[in-house]
Amino acid sequence: MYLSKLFIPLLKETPSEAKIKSHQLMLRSGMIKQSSTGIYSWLPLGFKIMKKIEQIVREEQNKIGAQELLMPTIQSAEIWKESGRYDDYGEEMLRIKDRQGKEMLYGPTNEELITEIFRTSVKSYKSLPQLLYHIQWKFRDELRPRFGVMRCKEFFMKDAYSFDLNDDEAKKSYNKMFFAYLNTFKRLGLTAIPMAADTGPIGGDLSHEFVILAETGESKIYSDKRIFDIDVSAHKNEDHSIKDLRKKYDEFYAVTDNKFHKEDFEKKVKKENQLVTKGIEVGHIFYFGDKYSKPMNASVDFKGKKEFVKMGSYGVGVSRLVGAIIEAKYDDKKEIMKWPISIAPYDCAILPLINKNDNKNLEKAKKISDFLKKQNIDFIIDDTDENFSSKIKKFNLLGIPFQIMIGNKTEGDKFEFKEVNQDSKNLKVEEIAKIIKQKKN
Ligand code: 5CA
Repeated sequence: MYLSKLFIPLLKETPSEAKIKSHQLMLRSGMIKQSSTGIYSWLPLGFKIMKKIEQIVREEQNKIGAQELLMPTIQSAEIWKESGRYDDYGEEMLRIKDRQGKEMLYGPTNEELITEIFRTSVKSYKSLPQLLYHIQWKFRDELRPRFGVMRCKEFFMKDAYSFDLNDDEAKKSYNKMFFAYLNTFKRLGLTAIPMAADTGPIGGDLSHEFVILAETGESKIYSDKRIFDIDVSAHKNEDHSIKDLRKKYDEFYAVTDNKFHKEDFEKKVKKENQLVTKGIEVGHIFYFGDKYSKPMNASVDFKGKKEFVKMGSYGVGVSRLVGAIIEAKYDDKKEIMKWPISIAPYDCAILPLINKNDNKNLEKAKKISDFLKKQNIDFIIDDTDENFSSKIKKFNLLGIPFQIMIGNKTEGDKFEFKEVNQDSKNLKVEEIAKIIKQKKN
C-alpha cells in the first residue's frame, strides 16, 4: 500500500475542540471525522483499527461458547413499555415515529429485544443455558458528549445476554464473561481491572466495571494495588478455575466512586497498597436475575413448573476502546503512538527517502514489500517526497509498530529497521520478517 494512494487525511494542527490526547490524535491522524455533535464517521485508518478490536472481542466471546447474532438498531417502543423502561430511560433515548405513527427508538441497549427473541423461541429448560451476543451501533443522546469517541452519542458496542434456569447457573455465565473480558483486554494490550460498580438504568445487584487506568478517565477508582498482580493466564476456561479466579479478584478492594466508603477502604487496604486514581470504563457486566424476564414473561418449563429465566448482560465499548487504547499507549513526552501489534492498522512502515528523478529507494521499498507480503506482513510505503524527519513525525502519529528506513546510505542487503520506541538495527529483510512475525504470534 502506498501512502499517497490511501485515504488518510492528516491534519497539521491539533483541532482546538479536542481536549484529550486520544481525541486529538484520532482527528490529526485521520481516523475519524465529526459529523455532528457526538457523532463521528470512521475513516479507513480508524475503521481498520476498530474492526481488529471487534474481531478480538468476537473471538473471545466465541471461546466461551457465546453465539453471535445481529439485532437491528431501530426497536419498537412496545417492548420497552412491557419492561417498564420506556419512561425510565428519559431523554437519553432517541425516540422516533415511523410513517404510520408507530413509536420506535434507536436502541441504547438491547435487554428488551433479546428477551423478546428468547421468549418466543425457547420453551424448555433443556435449551439452557443460552449466551447470545451482537456487535452493533447504539445511540444514547448524551447530555454532554465529549472526548471524541470516548463519550459520544453513536457508538459501537458488543452486548451479550445470558439466560439460565437459576441463580447458581446464571452466576456461572456471569463468571464466564468475567473471564472472557480479562482475556479480551489482555489481547488488546491493556490491563483492565474489574471493579464492583453500580448498576444504573440496567438494573440488578451484581455488577463489575472493567476499568483501565488513565488520568483522563471519567471514573474515579479506589483499589488495592495488589489486584494488578493476579495472573489470569493461570486459569482455564472451566467453571471451577474461573470461580477461583473471581475469588482472587474479590479478595482485593476495587470499587468505583459510587461504591466507595472511606472507612471501608482504610480498614481493608493498608496505606502502602492504596491506589486512588482515575480510569476509563471499557466494559461493564451485570447480573439482574428476572428483572426483564418477569415483566416480559420470558420463562421455561422446568419439570412442569414455569420458571422465569435468570438473565445477565455484558457490554464492551468497542469504539470507545480505540480511544482508550490511545490514552493508555500514547507517549505524551515523545509524542509517539504505538499500537499493540494485535490491532495495529499495518504491521510495518517502509520509509524510503525519495530523491528527485531517482526511484532507487522506492524500488528497494517495493522489493522489500513484495517479500513482506509473501510473509503475510501488512505494510505501508511512504512514497511521498518528504524528508526523513517529516516522515518519522508523521509515522509517530500513525502508530505503526515497526519501521524500515531506506536512505541514500543504505547499501547491500541490510536495512535500518526498528520497533517504534527502540533502537534501530541493520538487518536483512528475512531477519526483519522473522522479528515481526514473532511479535504477531
Ligand atoms: N446493557 C448493558 C450491558 S450490554 C450496557 O449497556 N452497559 S453499559 O451502559 O455500561 O455500556 C457498555 C459499554 O459501552 C461501557 O462499558 C462503555 O465502554 C460503552 N459506552 C457506554 N456509553 C458510551 C458512550 N456514550 N460512548 C462510548 N461508549 C460508551
